[in-house]
Amino acid sequence: MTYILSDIHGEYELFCRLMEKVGFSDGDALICCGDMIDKGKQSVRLAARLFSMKNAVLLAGNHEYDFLKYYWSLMRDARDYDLILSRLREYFPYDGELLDWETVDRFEALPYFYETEEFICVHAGAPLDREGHLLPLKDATPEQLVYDRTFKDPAVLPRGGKSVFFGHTPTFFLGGEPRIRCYLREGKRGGRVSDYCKIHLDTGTYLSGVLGCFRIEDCRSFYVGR
Ligand SMILES: [Mn+2]
Repeated sequence: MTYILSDIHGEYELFCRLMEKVGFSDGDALICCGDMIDKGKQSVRLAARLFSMKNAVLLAGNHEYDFLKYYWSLMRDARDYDLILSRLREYFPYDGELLDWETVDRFEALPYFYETEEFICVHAGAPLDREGHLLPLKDATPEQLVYDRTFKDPAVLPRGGKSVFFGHTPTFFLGGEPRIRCYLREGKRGGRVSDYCKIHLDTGTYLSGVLGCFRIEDCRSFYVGR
């Protein structure tokens, strides 16, 4: 089975409980649409766990991108690499001491989108043309993909093409509960991913205490709460 989620934001315990709840095993796959770090208290521990998982596709969100921009700024006039690592550790006020160079390299290697025959995964939003058709993600800049603020709007419904999974903005900011929001295409019933034009994954875990994930094969959502 393939599970997809977003915006865990250092909530390591909730993530572990969610994986337990769905009975996640080595035969399953995980996709995380960015923002694994910041806000919560176990950013580095969570990142290390995600980086160690088999069959995990991890994307950069704006929080990983902001960390990388800080890292790149330190590297511009790098002389003392031990000092750089200690500055990077200070970036994570709660568990920065766990950060090592291997983890930094893994952050730097994160892709900004993931695409299959059926769907697209991105942190904040996929680029659309004026008629709402999806544009090729490879032509978008990282900034577009991690900072987009319009794709979340309920009125933005990508036409045709693939389904888009994204996070970045808590769904309850759009009204209602901290639940995954699935936007059905006209005339579809919702039994398969292609029935949806977009699936908004961010349950605002840090604020709501609820973390959710979506199972691709049967379009079921699962949640754990604090
Ligand atoms: Mn974000």
